[in-house]
Amino acid sequence: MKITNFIGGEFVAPASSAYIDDYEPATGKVIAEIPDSDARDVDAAVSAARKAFISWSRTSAADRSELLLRLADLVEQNLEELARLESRDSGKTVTLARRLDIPRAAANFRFFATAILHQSTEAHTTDAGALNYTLRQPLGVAGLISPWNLPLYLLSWKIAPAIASGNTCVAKPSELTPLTANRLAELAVKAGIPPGVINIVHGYGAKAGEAITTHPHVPAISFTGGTVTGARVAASAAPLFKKLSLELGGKNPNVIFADADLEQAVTTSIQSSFANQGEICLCGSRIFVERSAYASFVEKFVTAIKRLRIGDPSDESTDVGALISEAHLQKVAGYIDLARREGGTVETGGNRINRPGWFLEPAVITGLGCDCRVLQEEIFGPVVTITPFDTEDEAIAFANSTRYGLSATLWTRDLQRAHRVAAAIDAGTVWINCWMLRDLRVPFGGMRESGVGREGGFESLNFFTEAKNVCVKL
Ligand code: TXE
Repeated sequence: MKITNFIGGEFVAPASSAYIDDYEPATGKVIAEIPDSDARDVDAAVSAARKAFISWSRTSAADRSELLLRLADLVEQNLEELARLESRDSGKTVTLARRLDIPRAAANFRFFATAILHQSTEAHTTDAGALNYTLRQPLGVAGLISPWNLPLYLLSWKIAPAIASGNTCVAKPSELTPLTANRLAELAVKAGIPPGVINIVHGYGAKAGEAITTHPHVPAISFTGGTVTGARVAASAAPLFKKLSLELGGKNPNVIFADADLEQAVTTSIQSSFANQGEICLCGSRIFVERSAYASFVEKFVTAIKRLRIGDPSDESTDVGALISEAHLQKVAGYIDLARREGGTVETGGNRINRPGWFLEPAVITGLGCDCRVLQEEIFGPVVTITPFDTEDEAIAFANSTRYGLSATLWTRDLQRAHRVAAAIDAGTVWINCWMLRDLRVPFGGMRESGVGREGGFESLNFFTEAKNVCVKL
């Protein structure tokens, strides 16, 4: 399958005529070719987006809403096909893609299609002499760059609010998972989204991605990806004074007090540790358990892990699929070796599965302190550590002991303690007795090296619009 860029409503070959291989993680085989785009392709996309912006920004919210709802319907009508495509391209299980990725993509379009119908702005009567009102206007062409772990979910999380609020966009999905972005472009045409409103340019980050972040006619960048790349994106965008939203890495604590519902904590922690092979920035990769419950939790947790089925992501019974690439598998396996060198014990897992593709057994590591690299650095794979704590203050100190601050999970039946500890942990999202329970109206984003800015709900609509104050003398 050879896919092309989607520019001005047309599917067009890259200016370079060069293509990049796209691999299937479950087999290691090439399943598609995608454009190796460069600044020429990005420039063409930005021109198409600028041209479309003139009428799109003047389209009524009701008309924009109608078109986005049609796109949401088409995503839902093609859910099975999109789930299988997503699973094949990313290595995630088809059951996860069907339950999480694709329904959330539809929900993103549906949410922002209706949110724009209820947005209000402020007005102030200034003494008796003037009226001050806030005018929110779209920015122009939004640059949207997304990662490989939740491809359609996170691409739609950016495209939906950007175009719902009257912008047009140039989006670059990860070169590792281009296929559902391409399918979305086809559905956008079918939905009647006008040409040039959504443009998709495929290719490498350092080439096509950087051409977007440095383009003079792209006033806003919404980026999701690794912290190191996020710093590079910020450096590119800063001299051009672009609006910037960075959703970056995480090293999230999962704090379990002895009074928690331990069975529920074990069951949910299996998900928060190994869903999508641990390749979700919100995964709770550092588990901290109150000492009196530590031995029991480790025993139950390790027993539950041994029951997980690892293998073909297209098989309905599979729990853990393939990692995204050989390079990523080597990186994750390297951290398991490092854990041993740092004095840790691998309680279970960590071995490569002997079959084609990139499969690694989910691993649990005990015996490491918070200052070890394995508890400091994002691994972004099926590897978690479990560490005991003695006091609430120690649990908070452990949770806050990294450079990240994306999310945290907290298990306790003590109501006051739940709210007290949630307020003390440095994270953009704190889940209490649950994980990944999402409400699209809430602000989403990280602290510290997990990111800058908030998206989600009206925060996203505010990010993709500029607030202008108009003061009129009465
Ligand atoms: O990121 P990369 P990946 C994080 C997760 C992990 C990473 C995995 O924690 O660290 O993302 O995704 C493009 N200029 N999150 O490996 O390499 C690249 O082509 C412009 C956090 O894909 O950073 C890809 O499209 N673009 C998140 C995208 O950036 C560049 C949730 C991301 O690539 C570029 C999900 C450059 N110089 C994953 N270099 C959250 N916080 O919500 C690369 N790219």
